Amino acid sequence: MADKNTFSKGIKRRKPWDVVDNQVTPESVFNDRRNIVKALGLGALGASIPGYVQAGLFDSFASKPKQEFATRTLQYSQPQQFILPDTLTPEDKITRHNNFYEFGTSKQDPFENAQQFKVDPWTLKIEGLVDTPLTLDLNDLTTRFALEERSYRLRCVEAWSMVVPWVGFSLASLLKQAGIQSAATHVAFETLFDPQQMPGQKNRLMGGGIHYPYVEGLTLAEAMNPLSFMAVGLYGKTLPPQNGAPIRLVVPWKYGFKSIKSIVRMRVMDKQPPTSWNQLAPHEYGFYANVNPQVDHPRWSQASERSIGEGGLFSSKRVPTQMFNGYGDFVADLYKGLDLRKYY
Ligand SMILES: Nc1nc2c(c(=O)[nH]1)N[C@H]1C(S)=C(S)[C@@H](COP(=O)(O)O)O[C@H]1N2
Ligand SMILES: [Mo]
Repeated sequence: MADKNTFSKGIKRRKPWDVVDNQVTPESVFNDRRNIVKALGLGALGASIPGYVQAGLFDSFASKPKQEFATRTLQYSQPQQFILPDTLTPEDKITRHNNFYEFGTSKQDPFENAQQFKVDPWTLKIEGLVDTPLTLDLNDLTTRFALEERSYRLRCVEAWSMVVPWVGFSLASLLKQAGIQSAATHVAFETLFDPQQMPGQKNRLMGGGIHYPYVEGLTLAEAMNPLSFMAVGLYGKTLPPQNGAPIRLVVPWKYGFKSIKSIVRMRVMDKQPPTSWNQLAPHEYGFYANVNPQVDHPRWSQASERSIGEGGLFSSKRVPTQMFNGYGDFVADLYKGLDLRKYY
């Protein structure tokens, strides 16, 4: 009687992942798959990865745009001011696992849908309670301020995290150039509104129900804190669209949704501005949104986070979440006497 072992001798059943040259698939797909396996460094290891994982992988690369958005190398002169002991998240994780609902709500949607995004021309206006309203064009964003590399932790409210080497300049240096008037208490930020380019703004379901344009805000003290950063690049190059090209805010002690992308307008105000996630679900997302392991989201714990890209290819290491994302030494003073359970 033929048992399993007899069968497996000599005749090897082709596994779904054993791509062979005469396979009946369009050549492009075949090449794509081979490149993906190669790019991921899977090689022979590929054979040990379950088929469904590979299927998922290939799905997310299947509609990979032919022409990726062109970034360029940035020169930066300033020394890094906040040194992190952390390991940087690999670039391909930072640029392929994104939240940018204007391009869809799945993590790979922004990479897949944003490659044709136009950033030239771009206009960033700084207005409101300032002595000198500013209008910056695309070139200004990378030339007007001395650029610095800043590696920061990014902690999403969904309990995953990354470590990103941004390039940019402090928000304070920009605000100082505009000149803040004495009545000012807050700064509001606004993302580009362009439904032609941003399918999530055209289709309510695709855009996650957010009322666009995406808006965010900080208190003036938060905005002037040296950690608050305007990023124009990452990993030494200008930002790709999925990460908020050509300029985005980065506030590393707050949940990621505060770090608004693709900014066209900033307004210095004398009251707290509305913010997108707070408007959508005020009991879940506050104005402050400081990273706080002691205050859970109504639907999940904030005590720990999944570190994207750590702990192997298809799993992530879970690590404890730190108060203010570990930046307490620099920002805790901003919240003295404030009940952080109430002002979440
Ligand atoms: N305009 C805009 N900005 C945005 C978002 C968005 O959907 N639209 N998502 C936010 C969220 S929830 C996170 S976690 C970070 C993610 O930044 P990254 O994709 O560069 O990691 O961007 C934030 N900025
Ligand atoms: Mo997020």
